[in-house]
Amino acid sequence: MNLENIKKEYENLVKEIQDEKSLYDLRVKFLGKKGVLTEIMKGAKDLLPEERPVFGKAINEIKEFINNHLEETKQKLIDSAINAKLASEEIDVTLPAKKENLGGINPLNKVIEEIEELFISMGYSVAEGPEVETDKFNFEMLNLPKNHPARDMQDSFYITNELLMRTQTSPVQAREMLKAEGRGPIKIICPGKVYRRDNDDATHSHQFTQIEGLVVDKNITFSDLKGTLEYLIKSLFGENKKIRLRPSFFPFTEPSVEVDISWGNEDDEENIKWLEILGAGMVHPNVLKMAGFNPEEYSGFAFGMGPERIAMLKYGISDIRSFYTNDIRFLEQFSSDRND
Ligand code: 2NL
Repeated sequence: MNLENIKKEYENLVKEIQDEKSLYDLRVKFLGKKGVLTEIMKGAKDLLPEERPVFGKAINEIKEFINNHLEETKQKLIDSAINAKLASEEIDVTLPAKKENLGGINPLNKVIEEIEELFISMGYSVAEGPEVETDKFNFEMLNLPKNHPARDMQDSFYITNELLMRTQTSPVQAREMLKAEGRGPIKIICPGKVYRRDNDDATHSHQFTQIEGLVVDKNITFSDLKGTLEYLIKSLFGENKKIRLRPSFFPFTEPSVEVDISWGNEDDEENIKWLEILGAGMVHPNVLKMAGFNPEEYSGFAFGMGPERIAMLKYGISDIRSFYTNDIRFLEQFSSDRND
């Protein structure tokens, strides 16, 4: 076989190689100890001495060619094996992610937490108390003696003659005042569930939440109350909001006010609308006295609001029952994790 044919044969065979093992066998066939080229080299001894270097050189060239080509081919096989593996394991990172159903915070709790944070930042503490209350703490301590028209049996859930579901969170404040044993300052807010006998509809619920606030100290004035409420409402609804105080009546405060928030276009003074948003006043001297504070020495302000009403105004919710029924389609609208 002449050298040209050897090269051609190698080239034909190498074309068919698909894996490293067959490539190795091919190397043995051509370059091995008993390989084609070794055999041919043996024929050099039959040549004339002057022909031998030319023959040797030609064989070395072909050996080198085959050797280099085998190396290149091996590298190509390795590369294409890696590429095939990568292609089979390819991940399309641009595919949309699988949507997980994440919970959101109920907008009512969101508003309660926002109000809590606001008052905590002003140095208030959050106080809590029992939902089943005694007549004494729910009414009497708040200047609502027996037979007072505001404590109509028809309006409350009574458990016994003396026990009822609290109708407001004020009893928590009465308890906190007693604990303070006549010494101020007291700066608390009391969020929690309250109960009234009512037929549920879009604006009424037999169970709802209330946040009341109480400050008792020396020299607390009505302007402290007004400044606090203004700050609260601007923080919740925006700096452009105005508040309006109207004289009102609560048995536990004197004077008492109802507080309205401006609604609509605040720049159009003529046509501003007002919505009632909370009630407040200076703590009634009787309430201070019953809770162990000397009304000559101490004064205080208090306020009460319904977080449901605030959340309804803030988020444009029209039915109070939405807060309690936990319909996922409602709750999802307030989930901060929404990305659609
Ligand atoms: C409302 C507004 C209010 C209070 C609650 C209160 C509590 C104590 C003493 C005095 Cl311990 N006041 N709370 C004051 C004013 C208003 O709630 O619309 N309530 C029916």
